[in-house]
Amino acid sequence: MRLALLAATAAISTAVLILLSVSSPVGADDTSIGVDADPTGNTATGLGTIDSCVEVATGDTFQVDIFVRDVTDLLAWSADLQTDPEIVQIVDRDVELFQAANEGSNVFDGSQPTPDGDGSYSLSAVDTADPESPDSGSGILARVTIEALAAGVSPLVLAFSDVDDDGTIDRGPFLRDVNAEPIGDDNGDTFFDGDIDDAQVAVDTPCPVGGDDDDLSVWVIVAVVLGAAAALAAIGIAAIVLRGRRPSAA
Ligand SMILES: [Ca+2]
Ligand SMILES: [Ca+2]
Ligand SMILES: [Ca+2]
Ligand SMILES: [Ca+2]
Repeated sequence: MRLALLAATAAISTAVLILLSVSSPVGADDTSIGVDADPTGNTATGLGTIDSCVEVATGDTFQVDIFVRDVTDLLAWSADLQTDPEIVQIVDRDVELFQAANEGSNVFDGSQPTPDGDGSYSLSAVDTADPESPDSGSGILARVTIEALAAGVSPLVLAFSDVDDDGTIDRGPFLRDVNAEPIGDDNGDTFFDGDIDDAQVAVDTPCPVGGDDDDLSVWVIVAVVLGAAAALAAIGIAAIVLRGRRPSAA
């Protein structure tokens, strides 16, 4: 039983280490982006609470924010907002917020025309000011107006896609700085590799459990890790018991 105890202790220690690596911020200064399902409290250059789900009714028109956090010298960006076209459609967008906030800005909106109801809405903007007017800090890249068409839960996801199906990503969130360098691209494919907060909209139905509460997802991770630790400990105990029962081969 002493070995079983050791195995269980080792498993739990490993689980705690995994948990710590999961929950600790990956470089607190790194740029992150995402979708805030409820823009309340956000300003062009300031973010309130980031909400991962919003509840609306069929026929409602509502807004969500595509945000950036802790960026330096942003000049241009693009992203595809993926939704369920059976449940929502994009009816408008405003990209003249974070990038337009500083003096001398001249923001060009390269987003697709609206309304857009095919489930993938391409947004992009570049501050074309001369002299350059790059933007640093946190704020709203785009405020997107969405219409709820039918009941259900639609994702609000900044998607990566492999359009030609050759195993290489062709489209995804992309940010470029004033020196024309990609921001947050760790693997050299130009696409953003930092943290991305996706969201959901629930039409005529409650938000899925955990969908509107970020703290809850941490507890799901805790539960999964503790479950794994218990399973590992059980396997360890079973192995020891079986070994004890097995008759000696010699
Ligand atoms: Ca919010
Ligand atoms: Ca600007
Ligand atoms: Ca491809
Ligand atoms: Ca990348």
